[in-house]
Amino acid sequence: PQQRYYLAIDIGASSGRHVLGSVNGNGVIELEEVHRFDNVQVRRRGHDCWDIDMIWENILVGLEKCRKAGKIPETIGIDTWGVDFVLVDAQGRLVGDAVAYRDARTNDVAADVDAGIGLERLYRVTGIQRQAFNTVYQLAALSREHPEELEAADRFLMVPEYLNYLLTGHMVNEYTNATTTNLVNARTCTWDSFALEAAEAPARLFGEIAMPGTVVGGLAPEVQQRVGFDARVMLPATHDTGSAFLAVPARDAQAVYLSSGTWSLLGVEHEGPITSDASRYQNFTNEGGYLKRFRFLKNIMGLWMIQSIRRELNGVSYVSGKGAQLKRAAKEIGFGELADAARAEQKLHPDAPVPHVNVNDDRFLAPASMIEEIKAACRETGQPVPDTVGELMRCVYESLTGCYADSINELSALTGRTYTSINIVGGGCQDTYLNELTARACGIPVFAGPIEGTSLGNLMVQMISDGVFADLDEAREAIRRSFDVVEYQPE
Ligand code: LFR
Repeated sequence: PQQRYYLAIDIGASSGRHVLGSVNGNGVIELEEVHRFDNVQVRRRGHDCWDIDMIWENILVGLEKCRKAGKIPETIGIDTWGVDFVLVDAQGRLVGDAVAYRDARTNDVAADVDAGIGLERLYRVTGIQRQAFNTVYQLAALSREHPEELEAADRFLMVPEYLNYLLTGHMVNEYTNATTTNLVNARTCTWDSFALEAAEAPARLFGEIAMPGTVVGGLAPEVQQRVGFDARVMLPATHDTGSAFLAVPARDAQAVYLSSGTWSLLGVEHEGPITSDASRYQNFTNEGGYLKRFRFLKNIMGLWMIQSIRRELNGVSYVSGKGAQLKRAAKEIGFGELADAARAEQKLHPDAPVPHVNVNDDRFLAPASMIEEIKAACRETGQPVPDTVGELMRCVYESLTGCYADSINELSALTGRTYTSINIVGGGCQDTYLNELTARACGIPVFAGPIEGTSLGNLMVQMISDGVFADLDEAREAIRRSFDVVEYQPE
């Protein structure tokens, strides 16, 4: 029989990729990356924004590459980072910009909204971790800066939903990403009127919420003309973290999941939301997942700090045209060299005190200079200030893995369970130094892989829906036999 292909379009804050997935005659999942592009933000009207036109063009280029390879997918699923959205008018045109979550527009608004509504109640209703960039605050910021845009708008669409609309002509809101807005009631799984009031957003903008596995539609005629084929567009878990957790090949129920990319998302799958005061104090979130399972997890600043240091050393910025033009390094520094520098520093000065910073401090969200921000944090807390790249990297690695360890302890206390291993998926699991330190800091074994967690989780929903796998258990079993997982022991 002919090979059947499925296409995951997985777009992260720093890059996007088209990954074709299929299952071979031995029941092994095969992946092929057909297209990859950098996701660089742009400055518009005083804000950091996503370049939606560039992303859309790359989506089409990737689809053309599928046709050229003669691998036409049965279905296509898009996932992206969470919380960000666009507004669309009744003619389907964009109203305003796709402002990016690290933009400063929510800086002052968030605390103001909290004071007005009572943060405790919002958490009890939605179960979502408080982060200044949550959609609830972004909408409130928009309603203060550009109320006319909310007025002119007909629909609220999150980034993957808008891309689905461009592909198919159909507007559909999707559950897993909707929960990241902080506007969805964790028990009814629909938009919550109290939360919408906090967002200062008209309820008429929000459509019915569809579950992963729903077909959005076929490709629009103009899209078919350009890419040369038709296929059904399906909703995976359109929130990347929702997709990533689906692909975790955990051995048992005592494993902690860690999706490692720009962010480190550390947590577990849970049957229902935990919205206690204790959970709110520790800032754990309850994001909606496939089959209405919850991800009880913590957002940890993650590789963003390392990515930012690398960009800075190489003289580039994550927003084109923002900030001072830095001097480009003669030879580009890679992630491997940064990890090596930390390792070498550890070897050279095994007993030197290593400064620790609170990686989840908002000061590291979008600093003008990550390197200077880390040094300042060390200085302000009376610790040795890292000077060399090795010292700086060692500080970041130890701070990050220390935060993983603390978060696992909090997770145990909040869920009343003991965790005996960590499964890491995503691009970050290629960092062997980080894996070693994680195992040591947490005192439990680390299982690293698969690297393509998010794309795979996206594909799993498509494949289950098309009958390739009977259910999630069967899909995860296939992942286990198809991908290498590397084990790291604490010592
Ligand atoms: C990871 C992620 C996180 C979300 C953050 C911002 O890529 O989706 O889950 O909190 O990006 O959207």
